[in-house]
Order: sequence, then structure tokens, then C-alpha cells
Amino acid sequence: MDSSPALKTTEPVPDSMPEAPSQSRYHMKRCFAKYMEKGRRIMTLHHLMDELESAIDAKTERERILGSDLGYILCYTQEALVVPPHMAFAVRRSPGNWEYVKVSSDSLSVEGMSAADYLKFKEMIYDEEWAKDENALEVDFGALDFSVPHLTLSSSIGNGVDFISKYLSSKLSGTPDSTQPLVDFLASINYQGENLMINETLDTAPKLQMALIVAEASLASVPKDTPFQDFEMRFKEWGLEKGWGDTAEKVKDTIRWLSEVLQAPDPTNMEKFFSRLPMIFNVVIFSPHGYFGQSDVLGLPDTGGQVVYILDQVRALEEELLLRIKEQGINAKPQILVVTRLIPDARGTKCNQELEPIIGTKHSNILRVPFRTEKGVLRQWVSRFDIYPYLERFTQDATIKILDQLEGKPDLIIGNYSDGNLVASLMASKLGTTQGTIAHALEKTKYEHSDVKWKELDPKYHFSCQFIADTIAMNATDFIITSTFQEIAGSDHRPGQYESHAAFTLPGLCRVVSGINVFDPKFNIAAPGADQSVYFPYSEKQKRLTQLNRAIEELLYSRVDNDEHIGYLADKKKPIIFSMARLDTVKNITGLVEWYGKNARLRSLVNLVIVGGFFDSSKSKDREEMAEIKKMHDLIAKYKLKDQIRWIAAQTDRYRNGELYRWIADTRGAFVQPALYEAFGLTVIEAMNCGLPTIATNQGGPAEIIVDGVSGFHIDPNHGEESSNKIADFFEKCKVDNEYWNKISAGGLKRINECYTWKIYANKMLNMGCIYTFWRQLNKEQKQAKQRYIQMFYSLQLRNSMKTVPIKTDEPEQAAPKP
Ligand code: UDP
Ligand code: LCN
Repeated sequence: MDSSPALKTTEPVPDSMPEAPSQSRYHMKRCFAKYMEKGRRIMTLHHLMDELESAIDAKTERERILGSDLGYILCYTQEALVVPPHMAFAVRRSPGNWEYVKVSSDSLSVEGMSAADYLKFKEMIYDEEWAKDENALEVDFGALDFSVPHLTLSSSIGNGVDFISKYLSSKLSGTPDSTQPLVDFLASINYQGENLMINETLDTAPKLQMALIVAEASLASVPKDTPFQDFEMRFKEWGLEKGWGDTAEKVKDTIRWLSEVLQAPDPTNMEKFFSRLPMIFNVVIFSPHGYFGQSDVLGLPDTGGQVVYILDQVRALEEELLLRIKEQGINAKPQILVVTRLIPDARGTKCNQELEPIIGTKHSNILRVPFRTEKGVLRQWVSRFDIYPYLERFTQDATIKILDQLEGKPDLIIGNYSDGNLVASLMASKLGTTQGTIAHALEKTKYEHSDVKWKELDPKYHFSCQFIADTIAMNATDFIITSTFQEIAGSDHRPGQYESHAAFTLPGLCRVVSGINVFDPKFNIAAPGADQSVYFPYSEKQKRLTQLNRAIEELLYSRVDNDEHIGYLADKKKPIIFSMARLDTVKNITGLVEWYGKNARLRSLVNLVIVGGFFDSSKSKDREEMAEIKKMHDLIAKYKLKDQIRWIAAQTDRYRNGELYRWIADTRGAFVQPALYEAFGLTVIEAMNCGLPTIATNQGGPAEIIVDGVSGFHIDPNHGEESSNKIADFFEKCKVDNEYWNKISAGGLKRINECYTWKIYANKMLNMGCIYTFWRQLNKEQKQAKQRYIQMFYSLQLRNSMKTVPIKTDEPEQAAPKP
């Protein structure tokens, strides 16, 4: 849709179209007649354009139509609904901005529609009775958000902290009374019951301001590295407690920032001040599903990037917390607990162990709590899609264990993925704690029309639970962390994962007329990094793990087929294209194998190495994985790839994987990530960190991570031939220009160091924790009202949907596949 014309007007679409019917009436009618031909259905832009072309032969006439106002509607349409004699269009002018219009195929009249009416129209295609039920359940979270300020610019989406700092600055401006909420908030800060920052004597802004003036003056001639303890007693007399800093210099900075804010609030000082506040000591991170462990779990179903992300996140967060606590001058021990499911049948992993210290941290642990049912503890792994019936009880059990382990409440609760976010919401609401959510991936956009077709998909995926759980968590949480902009609001041409929850419908269950607004300031982009002690550039020779050379040589080049690898590379001199992922359909590893198989030029230039899954589909318990394994074998046979492909089973050792990326770089190869859709794509940044040129899908996160042609390349997974040719072009160019490979490798590394490191992430996340805790305090009443609505939705709707998911009965342990 690159060529789509700009809308001529800023008015709502129907208001700007009085002349639409008169333009090219005859041809337009033919076109609409064509759309009507196949009866009720959902159409995409692609269908609309194809059928327009077949209805109208003359190019000039087609162009005239597309240049007309009705043509504009077509060009900006994300989805069109045909319910003869009408069509409804969901028009998206820019990220987050949607309008709905209805066009009559007879008169070509154009009429605006509400989101609710548009959804009803859609339901007519799948469930007419429900669509016509006047009392069908409509859910409208937007109705409760009227008092919350929203962003207006698409370009600001994902910069929630910035917006809130600015908004707070204006809200706290004016009379001394305006800053009173900040004073009250400071008075509430404590560590294990002991006041920090200020005590009850400084209960008004003027009193606090005066104390700050006196304190600042008292430090004027004190050497800057004087410890806080040296003037602690004097500070206490003025009402100032610990927390301002560990040295005179730090204390002075904090005082200055707050004094500026109290005098005339501005976002810069506001942000600096909040980043110094001693508010976060104990953090709980939920990730219930999968095998959550530190070794031997990666590559198991449902256990991929989320585990890597959380473990790296914990290490970065703990480091940042320790630094901040020291700089605040407090003697406190931070604790981070990753709470997951205890799986008794742990398949050789440590997932049956209740408490496990996290490697590389001082005070962080994995806490595992089992799923309990009426029949007792569930022993086996459960797919993330089938997990809902266990979550409520898990939350209750986990809460008891957490309070016990932390000896008190956490200061921050973070959820991961749909299940973790729901559990985090339930617990945060019970304890009144600040909550953050991370989706990693929302399933809704992965499957076409997955909302309206939920009944068909439910036996396999239980979206009736997942989409409602996601909507509840998005609304309950104080802030949302995403890895990219596209995760929230997509791109100019494609809606974002969160954006797709703005309005959707589950006919027969509920019509969500306002699910989430991507202009809500709770959204923040904080991209993860990759552990740079594991994923470092191939060129750092002295750091290379040479002790692994023999093992990797065998892994890549030996000629035998065994449990770990099949296929071999006959011509060892060729560069390698490498891919590594769980064998989910959406990862499209089989797509890559097929592109390679079909492209003789590419085959003549490079070998292919794949890491993922295992070779015997009967060993898998995962539905999609079984199908993909079979497809891999079929493709290798069909395209006679045996001596050009090396298929290596899922790998669980990240150190060895790091060295593997570097070995591929030594062959002057590339990493290819061909996913049909990738929420973020940790493998992409791992490969880039190793200096391996990376060619990745343009559908999702990698489109943002890589700047095409500069720090890697984009490929379109829906156009295999074009993609495989683009990969071949790269290698051909490298053959003639020796420096080209180096240039792309260096471009990738530069991009990583500028934008994708865990240090940047941890800083942002703790700042969010502080500022949103104040924000929720300021919006207490609105938050409470919304919470009541959420509770009702949870009790009356989600709990019922959860009951439809079968509870597992344990299988004998020997039936479980080996990792
Ligand atoms: N991974 C692995 N072994 C495998 C497949 C993947 O260690 O056989 C790791 C990979 O290095 C990365 C993570 O699992 O750290 C996958 O994360 P990504 O974001 O690419 O995808 P996800 O699995 O989360 O969808
Ligand atoms: C889940 C995914 O599907 C990936 O795209 C992410 O990189 C991973 O989680 C970590 O956030």
C-alpha cells in the first residue's frame, strides 16, 4: 500500500464525501457489485484491490476510482465486511486512528459507523442471532477512562513516561497546594516500615520547601564525598530522612531537583527526581507457563525467548537496583522473585525444584509453585493455551509463598505473557501493588480473524480465555512494557498487536467495543538486549570459546546422522545461512527450507543450517511442532537437500549457541529469521551482537530492529521467491565486494549498541516503576472504579470461559517425551 494517496481532508471520512457517489458512478457500482457477488464475508485490502482489477478492465478508470474519495476509503482500509447490499470498512489513516464507514452498494451512499455497529456488522457474517441481540454483552473500557489524559500524536505512542512527566509538571504547577499530592506521596515512602525521604513533620509544600533550603545551605561547604551519615542527625531534625543520597553531592542533586519541581515543575527535573526515589526493593515477576529454568529448557515447547528475556532482565534489574539503593544511601537488600509453575514431571530439568537461586545474581530466585486441582498437584507440562483453569488457584497459592519469601509485600509486580499478566493483575489488585505487564507476543494477530472465528479455534487454542485475559490485564495494569513501537501500534500499513484489541468481538460471548487505547500513556517501549558476555562479536578472538571448537565442528560438519543432527554439508567452503527457532508454524523455518530448496542460485552460493525441534514427531507433545517436523522431512526429501542442509535438534546451551553464531560468521555467512510474524525476535539481536549479518522478516519486531540495507536486511515471508533472491543477492554482492559483508556486520553491531542493551532497559523499567506508582496514587478514584468493572468482567465472563478448558489428568511419567 505504499502508493496510497493521502486523504484530502482532516474531517471524518463520511463528512468529506458528499460527492463520492457521483464520481465514476458506473464503474464504482460495477466494482461494488463484484464485491457483493460472493455474499457475506470479510475482505482484506489485497482482496479489494484484486477484485477491483477484475471488475474494471481499464487502468485509467481504476486510477480514477482510486483517486476519488471512495477510492481513499479503499486504500486506507484494513478490513472490509460484505453484508449485501452493504459494505462496512475499517479505515485506518495512521497508527491508532480508526474510522468505520458503511457504503451502500446500490446508492453508493457513505455513512459513519460506531465501533459497536461495525462489530455487529461483522458478527452478521458469523453469528446473525448474536449480532441482532440488543442485549448482547458489550464491554467498554474506554467509558471508564474519561478522566485519564491521552496522547494525541501517533509518533508519541510508547513514550508514556515522557508524557506523564510533562502532564504532572503542569498538574502540579500553580499554587503551593498543587504540589500537595507530591508531598503526601513522599511521606508515604518507607522501607520495612521505616520512613524514607521525609517524616510527618513536613506535611505541607511550604514546610518542605523551607527544609530543603535550610538543608541545601547546610551542605554548601561540605566536601562532596562526605557520607550521609555525617549529617544524618541534623537532617532528621529538619524532617528529612534517609534516601536523599549516599554522599553530600548526591544529596544536593536530589534536593535541587525537588526544589526545582516544588518551585515550578518541569519534566526534566521531575524525571530525574523520580529516578532517585527509594521506592522499589522487592520485585515479583510472573511467568507461569512453560519449563522455566536456567538450563536444559530452551527449545522445549512454549519455552523460548520469554525465559531468556526474564533471566537477563533479572540480572540487569538487580544490578541497577543495587546501584540505585547504594546511591540512595540506604542499607537495604533488593529481592527479585521469578514466580513460575513447579512441574513434578520435570523431564530432567530443575522445574520440580521449589526455590532456585538465579545464576549471576546475589539476591534473586526462581520460586516454583505447583498447579493444584481437585485431584491434587498436576504433574505434567501443560500447553500455554490450556493453562487457564489452573491460574486462579495458582495465584492464591503463589501469593502466600511470595509474602512469606519476601517477608512482606512486593513493591512491583510484573507479568509476562497472557497467563502471567492475568496472575499479576489478580495479585496486584489484591495487594494494591503497582503492576507492569509484558506481552512478548499477543496471540490475537497471529491467526486471521481469530476473534470473530473464536468458536472454530477454541477447542485448540482457547482464545475465549486468552483474549479476555489479555484485555483484562491491559486494563488492570499501571504500565505496559513493549519491545517495539510496532507491538503497540504497528506500522503505517499494519495494525499493532495491542491496537488489534481496540475493538473486537467474540460472538456469543462479548463484544469489546473499546478494549485498549494505544494512546493511553501507560504504554512504554523498552527493548531488551542480549547477554553480551555470551553473545559477543566473532572478531573478539581472545574471548572466543575455543574449547568448544571440536564440538561445534562436529555439530556442523560431521557426516553422520544421529539424535542431534541430520543432513550434511558436502561443500564445506560455502558460507552458511543459519536459522534457529522453536518449530512453531509462525516461525516459518519450513518456509525457509522451501525457499532454499527452490532457489538454485541460492543453493549454489550457500549451505543451510537449521537449529530447532527434534526429528521424531512422535516424541513431541506439541500439536504444531509435530506438523512442522513432518514437513521438514518432506521438504528435505522433495528438494533433495540431504547434502546441503544440516538440521540440528533444539539446543539448550546458550554459550555453545553464542559460539555457533560466531562460527557461522567465520564462514562469512548470515542469520536468517523468516517468521511469518515475530513479536520481537531475540535471535535477531543475538546474531547481530555476534557480528553475524542478519536477514529477518519484515513482519513484526525485526522490521524495527534492523534498518534495511544498513544494519541487516528485511525479507517478506509472504513472498518467498523475492526473499530467497534477496538473500542470494547479498551473497553474490559479498563475492564481488569483499568489504560488503564487513559493512553489514558492523552496521548490525552499531545498531545494537545504540538501542538494544539491558542497561538501557533496566534504567527505563525502574523509572517506570517509580513514576507510575505516583500516577496510580493520583488517579486513585478512577483506578478503583475501573478495578470494580474488571472484577465483574473477570467473575462473570472469564471464569466461565475458563471452565470450558478441560482439566488435565496426569499421564504416566514414561509417556513424556525426552527433551
Ligand atoms: N533458542 C535456543 N535453542 C533453540 C531455539 C531457540 O536456545 O533450539 C533460544 C534463542 O537463542 C533465543 C530464544 O531461545 O534466545 C528464542 O527467542 P526468540 O525471541 O527468537 O523467539 P521465541 O521462542 O521467544 O518466540
Ligand atoms: C516471545 C516471542 O515470540 C519473541 O518474539 C520475543 O523475542 C520473546 O518472547 C522475548 O520477548
